[in-house]
Amino acid sequence: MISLRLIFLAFIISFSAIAQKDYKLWLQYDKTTNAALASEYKNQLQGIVSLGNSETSKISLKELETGLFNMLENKPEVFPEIKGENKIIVGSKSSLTSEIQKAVGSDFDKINEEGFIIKSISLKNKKHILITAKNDIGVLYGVYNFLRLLQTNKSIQNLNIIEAPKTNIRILNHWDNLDRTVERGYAGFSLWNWQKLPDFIDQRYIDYARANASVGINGTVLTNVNANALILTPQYLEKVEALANVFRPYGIKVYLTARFSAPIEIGGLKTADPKDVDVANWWKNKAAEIYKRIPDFGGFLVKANSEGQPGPQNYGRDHVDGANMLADAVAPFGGVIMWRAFVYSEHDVNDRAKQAYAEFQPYDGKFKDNVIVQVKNGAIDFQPREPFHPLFGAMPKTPLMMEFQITQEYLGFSTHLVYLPKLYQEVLESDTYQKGKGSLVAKVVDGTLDQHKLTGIAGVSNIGNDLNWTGHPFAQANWYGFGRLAWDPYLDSETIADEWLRCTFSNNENFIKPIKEMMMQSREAVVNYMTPLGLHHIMDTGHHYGPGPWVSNLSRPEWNPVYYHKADKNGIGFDRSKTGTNATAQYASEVEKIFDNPATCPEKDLLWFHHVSWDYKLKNGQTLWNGMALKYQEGVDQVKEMQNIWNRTKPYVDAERFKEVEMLLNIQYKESKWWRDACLLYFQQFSGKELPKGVEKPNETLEYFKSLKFPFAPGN
Ligand code: GCV
Repeated sequence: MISLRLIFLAFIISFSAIAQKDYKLWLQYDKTTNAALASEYKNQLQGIVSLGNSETSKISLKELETGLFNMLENKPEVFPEIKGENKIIVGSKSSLTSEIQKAVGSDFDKINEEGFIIKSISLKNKKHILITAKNDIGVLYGVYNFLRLLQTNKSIQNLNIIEAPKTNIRILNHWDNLDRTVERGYAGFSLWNWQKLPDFIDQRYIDYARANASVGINGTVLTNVNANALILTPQYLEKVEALANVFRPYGIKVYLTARFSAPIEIGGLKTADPKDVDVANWWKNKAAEIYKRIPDFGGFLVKANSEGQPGPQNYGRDHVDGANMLADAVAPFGGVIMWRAFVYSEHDVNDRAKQAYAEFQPYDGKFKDNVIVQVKNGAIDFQPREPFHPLFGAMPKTPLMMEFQITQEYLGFSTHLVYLPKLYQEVLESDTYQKGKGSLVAKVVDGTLDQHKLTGIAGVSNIGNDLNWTGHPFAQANWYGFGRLAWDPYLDSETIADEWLRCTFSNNENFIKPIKEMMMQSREAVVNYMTPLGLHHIMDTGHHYGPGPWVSNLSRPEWNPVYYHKADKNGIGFDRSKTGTNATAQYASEVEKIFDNPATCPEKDLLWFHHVSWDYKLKNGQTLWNGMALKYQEGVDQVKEMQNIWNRTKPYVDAERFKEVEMLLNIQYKESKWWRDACLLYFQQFSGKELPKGVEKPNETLEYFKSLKFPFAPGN
């Protein structure tokens, strides 16, 4: 009996250890093992002086205590005032004595309302470290930044860090439905337990807010863009209010998606026409009702007249009419409208890649000041690789916010290890040439190119109620990296990977170096085994799981993979050059020139812009067919190499996470071969050519791959 109980106890303890490691994300606060650094930290951190009293200040203090206690293994003393030396002083500007303010000098002029200063200062000849900001939330960001220095084994001597976020809205978009399913979610169900809210506050909500604040995320859209109007009823607003109360001290504002037809569905009106006075008043009253509950409510995110969602066009109005009507409703309360530009129509015979630009570009300068247009990173839909969306270089008079997808709808769900900040960086550093060379997408997004005050970056969340939040331990890096890039779109993805690995796993160079390389090549690997050389949208239907280049029977032409690859006996690729749909003309002339000519078009985008023959000569001398087949093989080989690298790190990783990643890499390897074989067998029907040397022969037939069905694939 006793031994059974012991076994049970041991099981519970080891289970919670697994859960804890994964669950703690990048906030592991592992013990500092470098002896010299540990002694430096202990010397300089002989107590905390916390000057604030707000909820946010209390969080800052608790975080410092937790972090220092875990990393230095002794509980830091908290002092009510500054005595002695080597204290860490935390407090916002208004809480600082004039002597401390003097020590900060003019640094406050260099930060905005959310920025922070971390500085080694001297008070009465005694050394201290100060973390300060204009507001308490800045102090909290500073605390996380400071703790990260320790987590990543940086020296804390002579600190002088002055940082401020470069964008205002750094926001997660949850595609969470009210029944707790998550559209394109692969990490379990929605975190939001609507049934138990508002009375039951799950600890997860707090931990979610903490994780977001630690990387500077300051907004969350709780609900799916394919919206349900019920969220705007009092029954649900009460629950939203409860979440907003949890998130507020962490600097996170709550936003909701607005179903355009809500005035009809829950308001009893006959129309949702944005020019109708009753409709406009309905939204004004609704906004007032929300702000009464949630004074810092962020505003609405809207998907209108896109993929069947209602919108102003249902009433013969346009996007400007719709967005501006909602903007008027939230303007008195300081709210914003994030209006999505993800539109395309089966009634438009134009190339789908051209439609959002064609529809939105003429509206440049016509939106109200509190409207920001949310544009996906590429013109089709979050593919493993897309050239940057042409709208980024074409709407100088309109604030544009970036929409990245963190959840891996088209990149192997949460079973494939793909480090997405590499993709985000590629987009952000693309040059639009809007105002000549150097007009980077990052500058459009942070508002510096066209002097916009309203700026933002959105990421479609990959978070669910899985124990490890994101399904794959390495998908946590995509959440983390998204937050870091939203804060500073100029950060290098490799630096972010380095940081994340140290905070999440280990500071051991034997681990960091190979695993960082593995992460950095993981994005190119997925492109290679799914959609090399500019191929896109060749996944299977509906659930988007696995390859489906043969699909041609869907009701809307632009939902069919054959629409995108256009493989025939002459070659493959979508001609978007002058000889084709002329989508290249939507870019600035400098960019257009490069993309328009197959000889200058980067080979990574070749088949996005050109239909080329199977014998087309690639830069490496291979024919297109051989080169493409070898790319597919390269992707598979890269995954094999990822497995090898991971296996060598066993001594440096806890057994549970090691095993998890090992199993997931096995699946990824299997699926990379599935992609390679299915795509090559399919395209071979058109090329009529043998697989080149070096490409493994498929073990299954094309018919077999076509027969695979996944009726319960997640996220659909
Ligand atoms: C939320 C793609 C996805 C849809 C998603 C849509 C969008 O089409 O497959 O699930 O809908 O993008 O971004 O609105």
